[in-house]
Amino acid sequence: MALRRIESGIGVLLAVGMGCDPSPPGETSGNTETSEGSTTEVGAGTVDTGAPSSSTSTEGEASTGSSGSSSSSSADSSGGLEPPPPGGLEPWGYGFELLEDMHGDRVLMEDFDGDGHVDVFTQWRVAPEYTLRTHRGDGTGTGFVGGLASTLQWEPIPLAGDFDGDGLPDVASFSGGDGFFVALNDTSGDFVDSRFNPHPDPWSDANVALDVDGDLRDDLALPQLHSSGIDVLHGEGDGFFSFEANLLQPACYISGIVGTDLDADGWTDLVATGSCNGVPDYVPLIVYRGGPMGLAVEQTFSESDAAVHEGAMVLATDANGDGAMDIVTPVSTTALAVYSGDGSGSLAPPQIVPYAWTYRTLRLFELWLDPAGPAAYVMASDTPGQTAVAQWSGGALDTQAVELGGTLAGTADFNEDGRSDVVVLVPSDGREPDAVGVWLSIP
Ligand SMILES: [Ca+2]
Ligand SMILES: [Ca+2]
Ligand SMILES: [Ca+2]
Ligand SMILES: [Ca+2]
Repeated sequence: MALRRIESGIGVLLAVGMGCDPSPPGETSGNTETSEGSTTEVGAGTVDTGAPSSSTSTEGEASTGSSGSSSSSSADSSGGLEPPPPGGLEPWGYGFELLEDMHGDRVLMEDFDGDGHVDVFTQWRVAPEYTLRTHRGDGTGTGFVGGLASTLQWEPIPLAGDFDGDGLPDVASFSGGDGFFVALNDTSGDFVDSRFNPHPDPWSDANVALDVDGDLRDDLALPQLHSSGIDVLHGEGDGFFSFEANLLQPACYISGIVGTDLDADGWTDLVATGSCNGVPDYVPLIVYRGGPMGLAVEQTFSESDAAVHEGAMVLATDANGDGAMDIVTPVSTTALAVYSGDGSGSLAPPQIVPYAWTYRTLRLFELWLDPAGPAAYVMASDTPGQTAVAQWSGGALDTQAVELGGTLAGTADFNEDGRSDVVVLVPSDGREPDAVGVWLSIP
């Protein structure tokens, strides 16, 4: 039986024989960094948050940063890397900074030490283990102080969540294998040991951290193989997890998933794209509503509403500015499907919004170019260099290709001006981990 998998920011996919055409439309390929990209739960975990700071242009006068390692500087001062190409996000009022002493294969942007400023968690492989390090931000966008670099048993795809309920993000890591690791934040933002949980996580990037049972500690939802639903694991609070439930999956398998509170009742809901590789009569979008009794299927959409774009991220965002959370996900290769929510917990049939950019969009992040909104999006395929900015314009999306000088890793507001900053991984020579660069909004 054929097994095929696509990783993308958030969604991963797979198809296994059983009546489904094993090949998804589009190519495969493995993607990159940031895990789950979407908003999610309560505690931590998301890729996008916002925040960081000042600096501006491409060359920097270095930082204010404090002690330790830190700060930005120009590209050519850090070791043989090419400077980013001109252009990029400059037309939108951004400058580029390469963050010195910050390297990794994947990154997560969260406030790991609880000081109110967004930090950057990096990991890179030092076989057979990984080195994890948190770089603490100071709110300027250029000043980061590197914390303890711990070498731990780990897996390639990280996901943030508050697994012990102390209000600080912890991290789990997945590989698509038979188990995953969890490292608890030591409360200063560092990670000093990891715990192994033996449970299959076949889709890695499609996993979500959310508090299913209301004990204020994040649990995990792990989509399983064909016809096997989504396993919900209860977080014990100590980095270990136990099986809690299996959610019905009215499709062959899950393509992408996001946790968000659609009806603002305090219980995180799950929205998943389900696929059967284009086989008709399967359900492309499923809403699982959270509540005191756990998660249960609330709503499903039919194949005729919109085709699942396998491996694409599912984004929870207020796309139409009415204050209620909507769901946005790429469909086909040239459109986004917008499922509008009205705050009641269910979604309207999708509005298909075509755009001119023709690459296979898999990764999609909110991009607050203007804090007054509406949010734009920065999106990318799996192929380096295929990145675009999409802005709403009278109910349509205006897309513009941008060269960011690296692989899109996510967004966060490092300099705390209300405008998203955009993180990229800048390829090194292949022997070293990638460098981390940021397109910073110029206040
Ligand atoms: Ca912080
Ligand atoms: Ca925690
Ligand atoms: Ca919980
Ligand atoms: Ca900013």
